[in-house]
Amino acid sequence: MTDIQEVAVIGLGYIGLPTAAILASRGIRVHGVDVNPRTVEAVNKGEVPFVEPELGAFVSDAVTRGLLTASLTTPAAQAFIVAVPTPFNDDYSADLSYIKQAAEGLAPHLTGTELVILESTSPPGTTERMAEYIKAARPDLDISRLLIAHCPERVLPGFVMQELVSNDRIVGGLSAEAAEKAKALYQTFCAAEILTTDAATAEMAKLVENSFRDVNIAFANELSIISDKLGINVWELIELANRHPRVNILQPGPGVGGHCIAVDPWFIVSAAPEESQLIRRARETNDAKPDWVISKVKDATAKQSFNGQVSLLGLAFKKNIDDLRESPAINIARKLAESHPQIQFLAAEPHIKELPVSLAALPNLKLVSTDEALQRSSVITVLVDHDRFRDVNRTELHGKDIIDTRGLWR
Ligand code: SAJ
Repeated sequence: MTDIQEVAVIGLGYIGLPTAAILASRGIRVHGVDVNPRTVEAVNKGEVPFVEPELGAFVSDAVTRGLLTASLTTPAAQAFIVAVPTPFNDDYSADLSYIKQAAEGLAPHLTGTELVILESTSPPGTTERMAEYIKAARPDLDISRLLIAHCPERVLPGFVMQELVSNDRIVGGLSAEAAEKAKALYQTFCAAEILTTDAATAEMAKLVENSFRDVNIAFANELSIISDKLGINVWELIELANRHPRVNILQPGPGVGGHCIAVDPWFIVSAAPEESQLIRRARETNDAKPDWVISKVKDATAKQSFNGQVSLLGLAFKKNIDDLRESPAINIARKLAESHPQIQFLAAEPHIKELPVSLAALPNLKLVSTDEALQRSSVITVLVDHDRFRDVNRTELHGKDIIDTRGLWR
């Protein structure tokens, strides 16, 4: 049982806002903090500024009940949860400036015994570093009594509200007492097991989970290139190999997108560059996949049958979502349109209404309906396996050149 009744959640993004809303649903008074005035305004109106199933109902209910409010500045609270971005710098080291800013924002309110939890995905040693930021901001305070812990999020975008409840969690404390106190807070909404450890192990566990996935996707992506060279259908190959009881190969694609799997392995590489050979190589393999797809499209447009129009099906970073962050499909669309001004590219993305800024200014790239893209183009490139594309009538594809990076129409 937790004795915490008031929590400040710093960063109201894809993780912070769901965490704030679910805590409020358990009767805890939550104050959300964000640097973006539009986010603060939306949350105070009970609205969610991005797409995440079920979250809207949680936020509007919490705001209506007076349990969730938001502002630009951090208030006093018994517990603070920091859920801000940790992007990487040009040299792939982590940019901790948002964490520093959050620590400096909460430090003035500390009386000495609060719980401070870092949720942001971070390189080993960051929780310790956050404690140092707090200490530097409050030299008058004895921070040895503060309870500081790391509790990395593990939820899958699109299933956040379910996975917050059903996923096991790891809590790493700078002290055992901090881990226990954080565990009790998360137990108010997490129905699964909460495992405690030290902060550095918890930080590393999160990075390792996403790196495991990255390395395995790289294996699948390499297989797809080898299979293409050998004239083998990689989807059938993987399906057959996976019938072995101890084999479970993931799916190839146009590259790895999103803001987690394509980022987190670099934090390990950056912490131990000499030792992280395989993890680095996997990152490079996945990052090189978009260029391979581009070369396939180029080959198809060099054929006599090419009618001057190429369709690009999907821009999101994975299926059935509207999230375009770090999407390999966006990268492919931009590079193709920039390097082939004479070709008309027709992008179909049923989850968005207008092209993102990075693509909007390209004169030879247009956002069209799926039907229009299929009808007009003689080269069809599948970049995302949205259900909408899976359902197309196969007769519409007759006689077209198809580059199916997701095995949608295998
Ligand atoms: N992908 C493939 N082939 C596959 C699986 C995925 O090409 O077989 C691609 C996807 O298309 C996408 C990228 O990888 O571009 C990442 O997608 P994902 O669904 O694997 O993962 P994310 O980035 O949405 O969420 C991950 C999850 N981590 C793990 O599964 C280990 C999630 O649980 C984490 O909470 C999240 O990262 C995070 O925030 O770190």
